[in-house]
Amino acid sequence: TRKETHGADETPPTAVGYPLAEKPSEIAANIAYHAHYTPHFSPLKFDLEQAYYAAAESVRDLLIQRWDETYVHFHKADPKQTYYLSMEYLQGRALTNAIGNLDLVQGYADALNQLGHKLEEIVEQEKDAALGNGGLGRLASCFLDSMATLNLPAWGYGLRYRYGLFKQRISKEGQEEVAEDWLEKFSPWEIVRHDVRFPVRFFGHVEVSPDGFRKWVGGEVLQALAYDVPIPGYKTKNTISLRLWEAKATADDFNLFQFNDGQYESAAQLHSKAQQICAVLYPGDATEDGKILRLKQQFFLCSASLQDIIVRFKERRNGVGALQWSEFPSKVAVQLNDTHPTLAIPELMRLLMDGEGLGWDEAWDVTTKTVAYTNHTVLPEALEKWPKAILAKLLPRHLEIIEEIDKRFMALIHSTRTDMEDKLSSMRILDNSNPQKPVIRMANLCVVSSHTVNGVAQLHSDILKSELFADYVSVWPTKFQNKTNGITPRRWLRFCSPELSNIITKWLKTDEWITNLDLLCGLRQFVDDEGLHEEWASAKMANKSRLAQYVLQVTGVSIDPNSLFDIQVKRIHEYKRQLLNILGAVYRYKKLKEMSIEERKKVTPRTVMIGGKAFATYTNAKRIVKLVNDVGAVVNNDPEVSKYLKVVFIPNYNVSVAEKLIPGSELSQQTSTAGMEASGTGNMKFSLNGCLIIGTLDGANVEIREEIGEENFFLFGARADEVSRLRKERELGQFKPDSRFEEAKQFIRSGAFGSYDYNPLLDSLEGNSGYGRGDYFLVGHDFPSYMDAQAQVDEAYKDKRRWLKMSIMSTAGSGKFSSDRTISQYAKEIWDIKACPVP
Ligand code: 4GP
Repeated sequence: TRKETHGADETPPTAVGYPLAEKPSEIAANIAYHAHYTPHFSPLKFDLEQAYYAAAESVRDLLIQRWDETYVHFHKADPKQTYYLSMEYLQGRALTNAIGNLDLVQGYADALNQLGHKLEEIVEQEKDAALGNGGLGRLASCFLDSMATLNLPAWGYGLRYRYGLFKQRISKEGQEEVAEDWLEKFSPWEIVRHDVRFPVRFFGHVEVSPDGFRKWVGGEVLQALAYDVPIPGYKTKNTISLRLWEAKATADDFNLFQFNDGQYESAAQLHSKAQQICAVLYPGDATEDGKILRLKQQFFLCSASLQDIIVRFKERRNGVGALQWSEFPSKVAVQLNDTHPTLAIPELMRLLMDGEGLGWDEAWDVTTKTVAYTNHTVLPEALEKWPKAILAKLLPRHLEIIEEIDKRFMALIHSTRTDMEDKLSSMRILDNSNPQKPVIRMANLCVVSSHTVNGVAQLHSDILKSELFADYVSVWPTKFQNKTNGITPRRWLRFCSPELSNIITKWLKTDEWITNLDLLCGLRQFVDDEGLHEEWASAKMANKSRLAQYVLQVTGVSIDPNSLFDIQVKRIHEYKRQLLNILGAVYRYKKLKEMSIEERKKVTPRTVMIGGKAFATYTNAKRIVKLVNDVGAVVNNDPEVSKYLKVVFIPNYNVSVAEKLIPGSELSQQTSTAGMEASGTGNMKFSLNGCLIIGTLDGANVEIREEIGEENFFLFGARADEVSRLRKERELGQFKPDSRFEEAKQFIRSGAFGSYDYNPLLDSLEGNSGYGRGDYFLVGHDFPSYMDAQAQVDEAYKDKRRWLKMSIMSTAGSGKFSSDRTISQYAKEIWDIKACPVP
């Protein structure tokens, strides 16, 4: 265990040259200081890279100072605090965001100028911290920004992966994955806390003492070491922490004797095991070893975080009378970001019972009042199930606890809800349907043990209540809530599109929209104003030109900023239906080829951009990436049509690429099969930036359309409540494909885009006979309405005035989708925490 740093009466002595650098000359001096005295490279150089690190370290000084003040303040005020447990954080770059939140952008631009550098070039030196996969991880990062900005006593816990999400390279074969080494040099944004270190055990066995006391012993014990990434709020002193754990072995674990005997590997066995834990995000889990490693990662996060939380609870209670564990839930809220940190439940039970001596009922009461769970997907393959046999080996005491929770849950149903007994086999935590291979259902464990369960958009939360968790709703009707996702308006508008932000501030006569996004609706009164139209169009054009430059730089394809910029960026997944997009583009290309020169001139020129990473083992997703690239290679080099259509695959999509794409977008494709995208948050980013959406009634699209008005949304496709009927009809062979759909597929099959065999991909869109796999995602069903909606887009774009109005209405209607709103609702309706601003 450790001592709380900077406890009330342990404030460190005032530092000489206390880093209050906020004027350009002081900032420049501080940057110069770091260039000289925290050198990371050979001296006598101050190139772009060194300037970036020195600038970042000077910002870090300011963050550390604020972080310390926040910490001391929370310690004294002792409010209830939220801990957000997540296996993923997609932080992206930190520099622009930090100086933006500190209101020092101009100061840094001037200071760097004085030192012979340009801020725009310096920020490009930073590598993205990509400790996440997609929506769930980026949501966690937006939430941290809002928690800090709202002065909430809250912080995040995660893992410090050595390699984050892979870097995507595009070659002739399609996507290639390369390890992304964000720590290759070092990250200036983290602060190692050598005094914050906890033991975490794996394997071993349970020992029972004569008085029945159970204790987990033996096995291997690693150390969790804390790294804090300070998270500044916007224009507030409050700076919270993203605490990332790294796994370590100690010197005692190093067998010097064996090493000197030449047994190098076995001498450092535990060190190499420690390295594996934080090596990569989501290591493959097809093998048993892979499964064990994943579970080790999850448990490592949960155990270290809970030990840390308990130490803090005890220390803050110190001197306030006897320790009352029943007070724990009034001081601590733990939010589980999906099921990945589910092991926090049995671990908290274990720490309370075996460590603190509480009885089952008392420990259960504390745990269930502390923990809440957010579900982010209804896709069956994403609902985690772990073999009981692996848990028995890796976490024997936790398996006992899980089995006890399961037993007590069954007893509850038997004694209070005999009408539900026939549902028990699917509601139970333990799935015994294959007695040879019983598994633990993590989502069920979360639902049974959490005080609150939430979905991430209204439609998704409704589906959770009516389908996935319907049986539990009848047992606990008030446990289920909705918290529609949100995005931070700082990163996703203020900082990524300063041009548009300035216009908004000018017309609203205030910049308060940055922390009160609902104020954007004030733009509606100017929606017909020519003056606003002109400024809006010129900001959009500036962003499009910048984007065109970027596209040229990373793909070599030159795109015309006067064409319609149509973008789809997100993870590549069949349910998100990038395939629908590319089939539409193929059809468009074919028609353009068939047109006369005169006819072509009437066509709305388009640039279709698609980007995203496919999971390394997801074959069809990788085929889609390849198809987009192959189509682009043909279309972009066809002199007859390339004036009217370009198809570009944007490589290595990540947060910083998103910050370049979204401000320059005009049409965003949100095309998931209805009912399958829990929320989506990209849709919110695009809409906030005045980009129109062509989309289905899925996830948060539904609410976006409500907010911005249906006349400003290009809707297509089946509704969620039609999907299962349509699938059945498809199975029964009652589906009549649209001729355009057949034509597009046939064109690809004919080899128009090269010799790669796309038949297996296209066969997935056919009926159940032959090679067909039934078009589960209903691409065929939705294709005609998609094409019709695209025709409406083309028409609308021809009318510049109408398009501008729709664009302004999109931004004006996006106020609801601020993560400040989402987090305020979590704070009030789930966590019961209040703002605790540093004076
Ligand atoms: C994602 C959902 O797919 C997306 O709809 C949602 O917006 C996002 O979570 C945040 O709630 N899920 C994941 C995942 O990223 O790994 O399950």
